[in-house]
Amino acid sequence: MSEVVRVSLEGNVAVVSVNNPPVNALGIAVRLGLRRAIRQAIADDRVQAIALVCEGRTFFAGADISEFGKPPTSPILREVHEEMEDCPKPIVAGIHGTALGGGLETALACHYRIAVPGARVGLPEVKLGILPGAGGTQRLPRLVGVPKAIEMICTGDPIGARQAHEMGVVDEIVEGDLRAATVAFAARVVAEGRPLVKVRDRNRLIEEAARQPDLFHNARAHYAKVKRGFLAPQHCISAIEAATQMDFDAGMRRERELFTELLESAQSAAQRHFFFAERQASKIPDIPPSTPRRPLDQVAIVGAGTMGGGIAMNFANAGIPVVLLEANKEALDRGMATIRRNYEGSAKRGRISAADVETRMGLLKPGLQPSDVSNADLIIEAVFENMALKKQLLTRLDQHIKPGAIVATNTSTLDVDEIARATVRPASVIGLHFFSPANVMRLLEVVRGEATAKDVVATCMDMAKRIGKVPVLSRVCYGFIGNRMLHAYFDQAFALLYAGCLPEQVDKAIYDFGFAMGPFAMSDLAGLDVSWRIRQERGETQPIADRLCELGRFGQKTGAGYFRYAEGNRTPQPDPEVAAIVEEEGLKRHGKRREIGADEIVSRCMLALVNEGAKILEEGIALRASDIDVIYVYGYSFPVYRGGPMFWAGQTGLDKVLEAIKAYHDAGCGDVWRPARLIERLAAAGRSFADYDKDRA
Ligand code: 3H9
Repeated sequence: MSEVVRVSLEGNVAVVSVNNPPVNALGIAVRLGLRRAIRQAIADDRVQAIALVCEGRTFFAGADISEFGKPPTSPILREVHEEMEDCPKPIVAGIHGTALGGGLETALACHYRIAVPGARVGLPEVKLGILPGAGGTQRLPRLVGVPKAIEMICTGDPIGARQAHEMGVVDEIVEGDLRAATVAFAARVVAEGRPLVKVRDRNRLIEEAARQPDLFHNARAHYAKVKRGFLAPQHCISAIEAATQMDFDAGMRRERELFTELLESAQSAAQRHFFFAERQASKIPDIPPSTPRRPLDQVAIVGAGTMGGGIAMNFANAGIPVVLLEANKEALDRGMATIRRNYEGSAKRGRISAADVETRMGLLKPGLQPSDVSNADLIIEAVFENMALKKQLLTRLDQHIKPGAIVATNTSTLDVDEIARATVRPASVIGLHFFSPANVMRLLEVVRGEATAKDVVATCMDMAKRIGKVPVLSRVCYGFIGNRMLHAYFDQAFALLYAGCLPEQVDKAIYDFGFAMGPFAMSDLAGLDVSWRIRQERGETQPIADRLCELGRFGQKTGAGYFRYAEGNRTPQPDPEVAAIVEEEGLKRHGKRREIGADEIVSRCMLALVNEGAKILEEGIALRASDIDVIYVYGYSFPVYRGGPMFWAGQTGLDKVLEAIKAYHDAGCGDVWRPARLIERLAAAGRSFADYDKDRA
C-alpha cells in the first residue's frame, strides 16, 4: 500500500486513511493510493463498508494545484470517483478541516458524508480561474439544487458544517473522535441495511431547474456584473446548466470540456500564479520559520484619526486589546465615536452581531497620556505624514515603551531608517504601511529598515496574518513598492492627458483592462488635496492637477475633481470645465493634441508599472516579482485574472515589453522610460520574472 494511503480493518469496516501533508492535496500518489485501497476493500470479504478519513489538519483541500499545466497522469480524479461511486460497499467520508474543490468532489462521490462541527466545505476552483472538474458541477446541484450550487460554485466561498448539513451536503454532524464516528456510521449503514446512495442518480432538483431557463440567464447576467471580466464564473454556469440538459455521463463530459478550456486559459494561469504568489510572499529567505517571535498580547495605536481608528479595529476584530492614544480628548472622543459608528454600521448590515459591537468596543481603551503605551507589545504610530512630527512623537514615547516592544510607523512614504534612528531602539522599529480604509484593505506592506531585527520582521509578518492581512515585505525607498510604482503609473496617466486624452478616456481604458477604477476616479476618491500638499512641500508642479485644486476641486468630497459628482452619487461624470483645462494645458505643453487609443493608454500605464517594478526588484526593495503582483492585486485593484503587473509582463513577453519601453524612451516620453537593466538582461537571455524569482528562491 502506498505510504500516503493506509487501510486497516476495524470490525467489518475498512478504514482508508490518507496522510499527504500539509493539506492532503489529491496528487497522483493519493489518487493511486485511493484507487488501490478501494479495490482492496472490494476484494476483501471481511469488509462490508469503507470509512474514508484524512490525517493532519484537514480533509482533502483539493486537487494538487501544482500538477495543473503538466500532462494529466492516470488515474485522473474523476476516474477514481467513478470507482468509488460504483463500489458495491458503502463508503462514508469523515470530514474535518476543509473539504475543498476536488476534496469536496471526492466526498460527493462517497455514499454518505459526516463532518465535525468546525469543518468547512466548498468548491473554490473559480478563484483559480477554473471550474470543479471532477463532477462538482454535476453532483452538487443534484444535492442542493441549482440556485445554491450556482452560488457556491460561482463565488467559491466555503460554507460551515452546520449549513452544509441543512443544505444536504453532509448527512450528519458528529462530535468527538471523527475516525471512530466515521467507522461507527459505516457500521450502522451496514447494520441497518441502508441503500448505497449515489448522488449521480438524484435528479429531482435538476429536473425542477430545467423548467426554469431564466435561472441561468439571470445568473449569467449577475456574475457578468459582480465578477466583471472573469471567464470562469460563466463557464461554471454553463457546466451546471449542462447538468439540467443531459444525462449524468454526458454532463460529466461537458464539464470536462469546459474545465479543459479554462485550465488552458491565460486567466487560470494568472490566478494559479497568484495563489502561490500570495503564499510565497510571507516567506523571507534570511528569516527561517523557526525564528522566535516576540509576544504580542497588547497593542497601542497613537493617532485616532481615520487611519489610526481603522488600524485599531483590525486588532479589536482579532480579539487583541488596543489602547488608542490621542493628544486631546476631543480628537480621542471623535475617533472612538467613529469606530463605534463603523461597527454599528456593520451590525446593521448583518455582518456582525450587536454583542460583537460591544465585545470589540470593550477591547479598545482610550488613552491620553504617553505612559498609556507602557504595557503594549506593539506600538503603531499613525499620526499625520510628517517626518518631524513622527520623530518628535517617538522620542517622547521612548521612555514609556517597555523593553522588547516593537515600534511601528504607519507611513506611506517616509524614510523608516531615519525614524528608527530617532529612537533609542532602532532594531525594534519597523514600517507598517496600512492601506486605506485600514479596516477593509487586506494588503499590508511590512517595511524592513536597515536595523530592523529579524524577530521583529517575523513577528510582524505573523501579526499581519492574525489580523487578516496579506503581508508583503518591502525595503526602504520613497513610496516603498506600491506607491513608488503608482507614481510612475500616474506620471503616464498625466502624460496621456497632456498628449490628447481626457480623464474619462484614460479611466475607461484602465477600467476595461480590469481595474476597479481608473487613475482619475481613484484620485477623486482619495482626494486631490493630499498630493497637492505633497507637491507643494517638494516644490513640484502638475499643472492640470494644480489648477483643479486651485478651483477647490478636491474630488468626491467637494463634489468635483477630475469628474463631477451629483449630490449623494459617487458615479463620475465627465466635466467640460475639466476638458477645457486639460486641453489648454496640453496645448501649452505640446502645441497640438492627438487621438490616443485604448491600447496605447493601457500599454503606457501598465508598462510604466512594470518598468518601475523591475527597477524596484533590481535594487532589492522587493524580494520577488510575485510579491509586487500581490501588492498590486490587493492594494491597487489590479485584475487578479491578469496575475499582477509582473505576471502580465511575462504573459505579454519580456522581449515585446522591452521593445515598447524602448520605443517610448526613444520618442522622448521621459526618463521614466529608461529601461530597467533587469528587463534588458532577462529579455536578452529569453527569461522571465518567474525565472528570476525561481533563481532566488
Ligand atoms: C481542484 O480541486 C480542481 C478539481 O475540481 C478538479 C481536478 C481535476 N494544491 O494556504 P496555506 C499548499 S483545484 C497544492 O498556507 P492554510 C500551499 O501552497 C483546488 N498545494 O495553509 C502551502 O504550501 P507552502 C481546489 C496546496 O492553513 C501549503 O499547502 N482547492 C493546495 O492557511 C499550506 O497552505 C483549493 O483551491 C493545493 N490544493 O490554508 C484550496 N492547497 O507551505 C486551496 C494548499 O509550500 N487551499 N497548498 O507555501 C486553500 O485554500 C488553503 O491552503 C487551505 C489551508 C484553506 C486548505
